[in-house]
Amino acid sequence: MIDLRSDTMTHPTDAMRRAMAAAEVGDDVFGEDPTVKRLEALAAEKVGQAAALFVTSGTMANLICQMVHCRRGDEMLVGDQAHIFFYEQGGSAAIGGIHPRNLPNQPDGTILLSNLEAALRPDDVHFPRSRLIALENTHNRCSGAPLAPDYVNSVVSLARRHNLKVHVDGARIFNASVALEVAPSELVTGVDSVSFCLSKGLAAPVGSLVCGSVDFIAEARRVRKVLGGGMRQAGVLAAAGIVALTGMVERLAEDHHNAKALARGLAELPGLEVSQARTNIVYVRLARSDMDAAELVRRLRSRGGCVLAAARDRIRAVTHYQIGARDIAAAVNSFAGALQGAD
Ligand code: TLP
Repeated sequence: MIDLRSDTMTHPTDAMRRAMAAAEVGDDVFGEDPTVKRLEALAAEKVGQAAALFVTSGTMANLICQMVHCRRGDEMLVGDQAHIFFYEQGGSAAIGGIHPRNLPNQPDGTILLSNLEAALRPDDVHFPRSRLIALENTHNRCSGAPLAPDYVNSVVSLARRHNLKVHVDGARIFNASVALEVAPSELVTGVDSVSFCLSKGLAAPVGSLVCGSVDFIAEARRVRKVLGGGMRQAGVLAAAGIVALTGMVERLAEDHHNAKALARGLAELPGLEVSQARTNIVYVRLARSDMDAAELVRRLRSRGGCVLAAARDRIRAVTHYQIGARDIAAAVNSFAGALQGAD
């Protein structure tokens, strides 16, 4: 099966499995796991922040950051295509008591500065307090678009002028860094928090990092605990994360190359409108009235291809380290067959 559903499908590498087996561990809720501490120090350094916290998932990382920045009833400005808004079960409101105000995401994943500015609330008893701006880099539902440092810097300046915090959901921040050829730290200069995932393109089995100031991380540690995210001998997982951060970042360029090849191949097939592959994510709109995305997914499966239906007429394919150039050619063939034949 050529599994293009997500880069979360990656399995740990042999080097990760060896590091996990050999990991030195302790009880991390007591702050005594040396491997977790090493991972946290490395993570903070990679994104130019003072401190970091190892958490179970990207969803938990985002929720913790929102809950540290906001009090109940505060408002967060967030894109209408953001993972935080779209795919996290409304946890901002349901668990954090935070009011999400969604503003349109542009196709390149940005939110217009003029829209952010216009959405700010005056100090008035009728309104929630504007507290936080949440960005996403790369932007999953916007074709994996990377947000450039200039854009992030201008959002940070706007936030400073209005006394707001900025969080970056950087689940795939290393894809952005590799695609734009800038250090990850340059993508988050001046932000108040950034989260990123080890378990996507970097191929670790579990885990995300929350990064920010020392005080921010101290609070984040408290919130992680109340959410049930305190882990004990988590060094076995952190060990894989260290291999991910030290050995799996540069190779993301291969995934981007493969995504471009996939987009080119699919664009030649009739009835498909293919997004530009900016990093490792390709969206395809099915411009046919006789077949919806679920049917295309079903037909592909019987031909050894696996993609996600992202809407009635839209599918998503994501490249990752278990997908090679030959798999791309085979996937394009499966699409061609699926578009022609019934099964
Ligand atoms: N995204 C998953 C699905 O939930 C859609 C995927 O396959 O892409 N931020 C971003 C930008 C993400 O893409 C994801 C996962 C998360 C946060 C959440 O990470 P996890 O799955 O670890 O909670």
